[in-house]
Amino acid sequence: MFRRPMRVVIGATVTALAAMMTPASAHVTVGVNTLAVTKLVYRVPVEPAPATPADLAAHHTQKLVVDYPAGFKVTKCYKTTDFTCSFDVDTVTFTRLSTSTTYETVDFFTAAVRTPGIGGTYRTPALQVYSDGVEVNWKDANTTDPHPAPQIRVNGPDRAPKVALGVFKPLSELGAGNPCPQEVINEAIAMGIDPAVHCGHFGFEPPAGSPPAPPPPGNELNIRGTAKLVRSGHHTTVEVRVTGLMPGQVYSAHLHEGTCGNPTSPHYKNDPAGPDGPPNELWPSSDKNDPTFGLLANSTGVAKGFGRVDWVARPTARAIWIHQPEDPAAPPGSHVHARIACADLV
Ligand SMILES: [Cu+2]
Repeated sequence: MFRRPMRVVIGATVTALAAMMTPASAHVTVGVNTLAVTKLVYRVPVEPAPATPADLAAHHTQKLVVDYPAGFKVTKCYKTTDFTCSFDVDTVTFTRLSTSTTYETVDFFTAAVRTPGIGGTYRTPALQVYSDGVEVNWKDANTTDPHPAPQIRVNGPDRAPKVALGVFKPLSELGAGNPCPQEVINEAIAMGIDPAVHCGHFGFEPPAGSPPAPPPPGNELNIRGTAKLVRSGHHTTVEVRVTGLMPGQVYSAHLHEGTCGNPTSPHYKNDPAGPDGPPNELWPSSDKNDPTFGLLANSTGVAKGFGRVDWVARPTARAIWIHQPEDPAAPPGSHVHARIACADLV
């Protein structure tokens, strides 16, 4: 069904606007419903304000890249006279046309997104690139910071998409440079691992005050592929195709609670008090007669898996995680069965 998008202005990337309004109203867009298609308008100023047309010609907005957190799905971007645009599921890029000869002190960029099915206030960091190469990263957490990220508040009952798609990413891309969640720091402490190292494995920023994490080990598998979850009538199916695995190995994979941004999330359980494993959990499997078999990588490192259960997954089931094969030789207490890749279902 086509839903007419609402149009909301994100006063987001604008310190100038903040001077005229309270910071909260300048940077937070309120009242968008869960799983609603919404038009977001970004008002992007040139700073410092140019004094002359020549100043503006030398220092104007060349590009804007907006990133959306897990759960959002970009559905469209809108070209303007001066800018073309492109998008994928969680990123929109506006790029100035090389043929354009007019300059604006404020540009407006519009994208349509489908909001997540779970309410909350979401940050959507934006990178502004000027024509002279200056870059401004609008990604700060607080609206009082120098470069606050645009924020969108999503309200309403939790809702689940009927068909949710995802792409697998390797571990080091999942954190995307965001602050390391406290759960991950706690997990590191519980395992006796340096939190900076553990956060770094997932691509999170190191915890405040800790030294920068060492570069991740160079042996990470470049795991990619697609996932699809379908809720229909009285059941749920998952289907995955994964590339970049070690040929001949069997990996476990599960539907998990939460997003890939939470690498401590539990398996999704239909009956939260019920037993572990299928049929109370949903695991994609390469053996259709054995839902617990796991994903078998073929000689080129590709695995296909399928799973089906007779219940409908609640909206909180939002990620499929792939784990390292169990290593029987691993010393006790070591990081066995570690997570190695994940797909957010949106
Ligand atoms: Cu799992």
